[in-house]
Amino acid sequence: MTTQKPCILLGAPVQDGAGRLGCDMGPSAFRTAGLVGELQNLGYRVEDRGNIVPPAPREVRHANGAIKALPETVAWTEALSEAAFQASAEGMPIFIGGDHSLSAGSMTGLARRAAEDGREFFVLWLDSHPDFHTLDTTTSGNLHGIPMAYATGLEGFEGYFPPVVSPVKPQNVCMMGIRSVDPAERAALAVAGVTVHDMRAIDENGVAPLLDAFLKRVAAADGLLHVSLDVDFLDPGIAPGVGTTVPGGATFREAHLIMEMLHDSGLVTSLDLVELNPFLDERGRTALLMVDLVASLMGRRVLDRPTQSYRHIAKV
Ligand code: Z70
Ligand code: MN
Ligand code: MN
Ligand code: MN
Repeated sequence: MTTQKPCILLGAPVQDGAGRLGCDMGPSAFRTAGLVGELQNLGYRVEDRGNIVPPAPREVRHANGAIKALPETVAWTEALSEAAFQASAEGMPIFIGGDHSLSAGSMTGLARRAAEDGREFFVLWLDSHPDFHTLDTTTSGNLHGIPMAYATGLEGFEGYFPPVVSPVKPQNVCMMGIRSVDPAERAALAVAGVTVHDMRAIDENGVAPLLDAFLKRVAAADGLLHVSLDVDFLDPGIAPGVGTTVPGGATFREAHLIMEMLHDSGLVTSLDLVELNPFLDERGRTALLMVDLVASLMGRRVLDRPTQSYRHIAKV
C-alpha cells in the first residue's frame, strides 16, 4: 500500500456551532484514542497536518437575532473549504471535529474539487439531525444546524457565508439515522429531494438494503463519496460523548455494518468525524468507538471474505 495516497488528517477544533462547549477538544480526543496508529496498522500512510487555524472573524450581523457565532463560523467555513479543496487533490481528507458546522466548509471544498475534476459528488450523512436550517429558519441559532442547507446551495446564505461555487446536488445526498427534525427542515427537505432514511426506515428494512441502493447509485455515476459521521447518529447508550443525545439511535452493529459496507464499496474518498464532546464522554469510550468505526470503514474486518466492490458497476 506504499503507492497509495495518504490519509490526510485535518483537525478542526470548532465548537461555536454547537449549543455547548467542549467540541474544541475533539481533535485531541481522537488522537488520544489512537486514530493515527489504527490507520497505520491498516497499512495507510498518514499525514496528520495538525489543527487548522481559522482567519480572524469579521464583524457581520443577521436579522435573525437567535444566530450565535456567525463571524466565527464564517471564518471556519472559509478556512475549511480551502483546506478541503487542497487536501482532496493529495489524498483522502479526514476532518476531525469539532462540531458539525465544519461540514459547511468540508463539503463545499470537496464538491468544488469534484466539479473541477469532472466527477459526480455524493454525500452519506449519518446523523440524528438533517442540519438543513438556513440562517432565516434556525430558531436555536446553533450553526451546526445549517451545513447541509448551505452546501446544497439553499438561498439565505448570500452575503454572509462564502458563495458556494459547486453546490452539492440534493439528489446526491443520502441521510441515515434521522430522528430529530425541526418543522422548517422537514418542509425544506421535502422540496429539495434529499433521500432521508429515518430510524423507522432502518427498523423496517435494516441498514444494508438502504445503503446498498445508495452505493449502487454512487458507483453507477463513478462518483466520489463523502461520509459525514455525527456522533449523535449512534445511540446515546453506546456514545454518550455528544452535546445533543437523541434516544433511539444506530446500534453498535448497525454502525459497524455500514462502515464495513462502505469499505467494501471502495467508493469513499473523504470523511468528517464530528460532534465528539470529550467533556461529556465517559472514560473516552465514545472517542474509542468512533476510532473503531473509522477502522471498520478503512478495512478492518473480523474474517477474510470476498469483498463486494461496487466500482465495476460504473464500467457496465
Ligand atoms: C437542531 C437545531 C443539531 C447537530 C444538533 C439541532 C441541530 N435542529 N445538529 N446537533 N449536529 O438546533 O437547529
Ligand atoms: Mn449534525
Ligand atoms: Mn446531530
Ligand atoms: Mn449534534
